[in-house]
Amino acid sequence: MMSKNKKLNDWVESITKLCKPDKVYWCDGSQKEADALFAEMIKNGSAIKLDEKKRPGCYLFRSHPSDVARVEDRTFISSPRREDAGPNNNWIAPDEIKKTMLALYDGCMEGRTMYVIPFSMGPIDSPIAKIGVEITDSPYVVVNMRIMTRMGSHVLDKLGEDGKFIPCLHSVGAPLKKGEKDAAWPCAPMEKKYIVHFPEDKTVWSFGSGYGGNALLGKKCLSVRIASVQAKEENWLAEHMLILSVTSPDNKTYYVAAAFPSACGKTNLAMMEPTIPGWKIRCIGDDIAWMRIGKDGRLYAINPEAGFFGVAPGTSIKTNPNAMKTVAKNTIFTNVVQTEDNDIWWEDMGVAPPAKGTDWKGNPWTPESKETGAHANARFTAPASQCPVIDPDWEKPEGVPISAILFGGRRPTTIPVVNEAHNWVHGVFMGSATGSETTAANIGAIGVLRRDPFAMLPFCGYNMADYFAHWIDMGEKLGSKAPVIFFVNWFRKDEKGKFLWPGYGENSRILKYIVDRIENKDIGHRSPIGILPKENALDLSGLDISMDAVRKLIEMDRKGWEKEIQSIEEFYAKFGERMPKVLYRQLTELKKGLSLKA
Ligand code: SAT
Ligand code: MN
Repeated sequence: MMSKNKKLNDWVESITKLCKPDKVYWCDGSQKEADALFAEMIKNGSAIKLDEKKRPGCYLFRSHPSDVARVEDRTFISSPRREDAGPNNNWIAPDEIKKTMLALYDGCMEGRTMYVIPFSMGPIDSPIAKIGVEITDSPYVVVNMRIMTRMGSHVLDKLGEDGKFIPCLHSVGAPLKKGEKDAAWPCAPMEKKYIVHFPEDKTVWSFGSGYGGNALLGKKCLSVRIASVQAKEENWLAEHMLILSVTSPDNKTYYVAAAFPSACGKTNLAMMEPTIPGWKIRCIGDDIAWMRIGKDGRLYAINPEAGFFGVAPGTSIKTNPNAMKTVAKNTIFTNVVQTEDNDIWWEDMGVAPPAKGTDWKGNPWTPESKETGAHANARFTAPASQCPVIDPDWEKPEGVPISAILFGGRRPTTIPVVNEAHNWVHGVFMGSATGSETTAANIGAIGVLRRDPFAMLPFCGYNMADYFAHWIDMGEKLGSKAPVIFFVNWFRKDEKGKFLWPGYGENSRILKYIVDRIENKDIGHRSPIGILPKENALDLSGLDISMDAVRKLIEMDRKGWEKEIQSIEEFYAKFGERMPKVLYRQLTELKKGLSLKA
C-alpha cells in the first residue's frame, strides 16, 4: 500500500532506505489489525493477554527497567539558533544532531517491520485538528497510538494528494540480526536515546526509547512541543492542560482548562465525581488542550487526543472511580502487577493486593516484597470514549468555550487552595510562577520544588520568555472575552506534614467557588497576591474540616510569599532581557503590596 500523497510516499521511501526494515506496513487502524499485532506480540513474549472475563480486550506490557518514563536529559529542541530554544530547553544544532542521528538510524530497523501510522490530533473534521504520520518499528507504539489518536486509513483519505502532515520518526534503536531472538521490550541504552524536535522543519526524530511520551510522538512531541511553536506563529494556544465541564444545579455549563505538571492529579480532576449535590463534572480531556479564538471572540478548546495515558498507582475507586471504569476493557497496562488470576493490580488501587503476583520487572511478588509491585510511573492507555463521564461535546469540531483557566502544582506551603488573578497579565504572571514538587513522571530527583511555568517547562518548543509574551499577546486579542485565571493548590500541608485539603471529589467545592466568581458573586476579597475567598465563601457543607485548616488554606502567608518572590526572581533571571517587562512589573507590584522593597 501507499498513499495518494507524494510528499508522504517520498518520505516513507527515504526512511525505508535509511532504516532498512525487513517489511513496510501501512496501518489502517482496524480492530483486525490491532488483534493481529497483539497476537504477534504475545507470541514473541512482549505482551500478556489479561483474563478475558475480568479485563476484556486488555493487555499487559513490561518495559525494560531503564525505559520507564520521559527522558528530559535526552530531549532536545533543535532550532537553528540556540536562543530560540531558550534556557528552558536542551539545545543542539540541527546539522550536528542530524548527523549523529542519521548514523544511528542507518539500518536501525533491520530484522523488524516498519509501521506507517497516519493519525489526526483532534477530531478529523475539526478545523483545529492537525495530521501527523509516525513511522515506528514498535508494534507497542502502534497499538497505543490507535487508542491515543484517531489513527488509520481515514486519515490518509483526509490528507489527500497534497494535504500537510507532521512527520514523526521513531525507532526503538535495536536492530535484529538474522535468527536473533527479540527482547520483550527492545530499546537502546540511555546514551543513545534522543528525543529531538526540529521547530523549523516541524518534525520529530526519536530514537532508542519505547516509552510513553518518548515514543508516542503524537502526544508531548507533536501536540505540545511542535504545536506550541505553530500556535505562536498562528495565534493560538497549544497547552499542557486538561479540559472539563462543570454544570451547576440550575443547569448552566462552564468549561474549564487547567495546567498542572505531570502526575499532579490532572486525570483525577478531569473526570472527578463531585461531592456537592446537584453539580455535574464531565471530562473533555486529561492532558492537552488546543485553544483558538472563535468567531464570537471567545477562546475555544479541543482535546487533540482520543485516549488517556494515565498514571496507574494511586488510581482507585476513591481517587478516580471514572478512570477505574474506563480501564475495565480495551486497555493497555504498562508496568503494573500481574495477579495470579491474570488480572492487574497496583499500589493504592483501593483493593487488597494479591497474595502472589508478578511485579513490573517480571519477578515473583508478594505484599511482603521490599520493592513496589508496580512502577511508580506505571500507566494505563484507555480510550476516552469509555469514560463514563466523557462530555457529550468532547468531539465537537469547533471545541468548547473556556470560561476559566487554572494553574496548579504540588505546593506543601505558601500557596492558597484557590487564588484568582486580578487580570489577564496577573494570570500570566501566576502561570509563569507555577511550580511543583517533582514526581516519578520524569527520570530525576523526586520531591524538590521545580519551577514549571504553565506546566510547560518540559514541553514548550521554544524560548519560554517568548511563550510568556505570546500569552500576554493572546490576552490583548481576547480583551473582555478572556477567561478568568485562577491558581489552585490541593497539596497544602500542615506543620506535621498532613494534607490540609481532602482533594479529589471535594475539589468540586473549589470549582463551585470558581463558577460563582465567574458569575461575579461577591465572595472574594482583593489581596496583593490575588483575589482570595472570603472566610465563608467556600461551600464546606458535609465536610469534616476545621476552621483553622480553612483559614490556613485561604490566607496570604506573608513570610512564605517573601521567599516565593525571591525564588520567582531567581527563575526569571534565567531568561534575562528576553523576559516581558510587564511580568517584572507584576513582581514589583506584588512586592509593593506586601510592603517589601521593590
Ligand atoms: O510520558 S508522557 O509524557 O506521555 C506522560 C507524562 O509525563 O505526562
Ligand atoms: Mn502530561
